[in-house]
Amino acid sequence: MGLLDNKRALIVGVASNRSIAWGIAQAMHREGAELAFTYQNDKLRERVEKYAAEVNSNITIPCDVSSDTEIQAVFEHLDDYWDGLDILIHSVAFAPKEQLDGEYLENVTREGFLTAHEISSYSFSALGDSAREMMKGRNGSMLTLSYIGAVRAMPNYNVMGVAKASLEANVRYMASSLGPEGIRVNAISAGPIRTLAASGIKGLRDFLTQVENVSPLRRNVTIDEVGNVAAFMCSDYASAVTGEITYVDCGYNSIGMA
Ligand code: NAD
Ligand code: 0WE
Repeated sequence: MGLLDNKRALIVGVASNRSIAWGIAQAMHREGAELAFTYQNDKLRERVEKYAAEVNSNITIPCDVSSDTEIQAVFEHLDDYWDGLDILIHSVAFAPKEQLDGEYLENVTREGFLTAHEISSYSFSALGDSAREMMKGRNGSMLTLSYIGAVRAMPNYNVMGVAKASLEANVRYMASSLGPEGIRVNAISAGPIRTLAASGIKGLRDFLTQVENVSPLRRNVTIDEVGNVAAFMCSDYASAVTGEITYVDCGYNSIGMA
């Protein structure tokens, strides 16, 4: 008996075995869900096919979230395999690299701002709207990944923090739109983790060390721990939870001074 028996989940955002989306996929597979994956581009195709196979999935669909037609095509494709969808995982963010360094106002540009918001926030609304039809009448659940930079100014996170604030507001508005259809929408705000998206970041080590030094649990989180909370949030045990941002950060967000 798994938490997610008989549920079908679409997972957007696997790029490596360190991806948060991969931790979520493994937890959901363990809890009995059937999985499908998207991949951003051809470079990632074979890798994602391999990861999918590891969790008994042979559904892998291309999707660059900057394309409306690709987003639409995902659900047309999925419809060929499945008669419905229970879970949507959105684990995608991007800002041009030069935006994630230095002082915010000095570095932010119109284009960097727009890209960050388009890929990291709007894409959740777009995917959510497209997923809506297949989730009809099934008590569906949508989940995205945020970071504390949404609500506190963090060095170098810059315009990504502004985009995550938009994403968190998106969670509340999407929850309000989809609630009458029985669909829940939530976010996990995860502590820093060394993933592909975090690997190029100058000073990531300082973020990790800070959490290790001052968080109540005095350590960092793992993708498996994020995966476990994701499995719960998308399970029927969380049936009254929607519009919520849940921190999975070893308590870091709760302290004032260590
Ligand atoms: P990751 O690099 O493994 O995942 C990021 C994913 O975004 C990749 O799969 C990439 O293909 C995808 N992506 C980027 N642009 C895309 C586009 N145009 N179309 C489709 N896909 C696109 O890194 P991750 O750390 O697992 O990031 C996943 C999510 O978790 C992000 O939203 C990130 O902001 C969030 N998050 C990360 C951390 C951290 O410290 N790693 C902490 C909190 C939240
Ligand atoms: O959300 C993120 C990172 C998202 C991200 C990462 C990249 C790297 C490659 C978005 N866009 C890009 N663009 C690229 O070109 N995190 C929560 C991880 C992260 O990123 C930081 C952090 C932390 C933590 C950036 C600066 C400071 C801390």
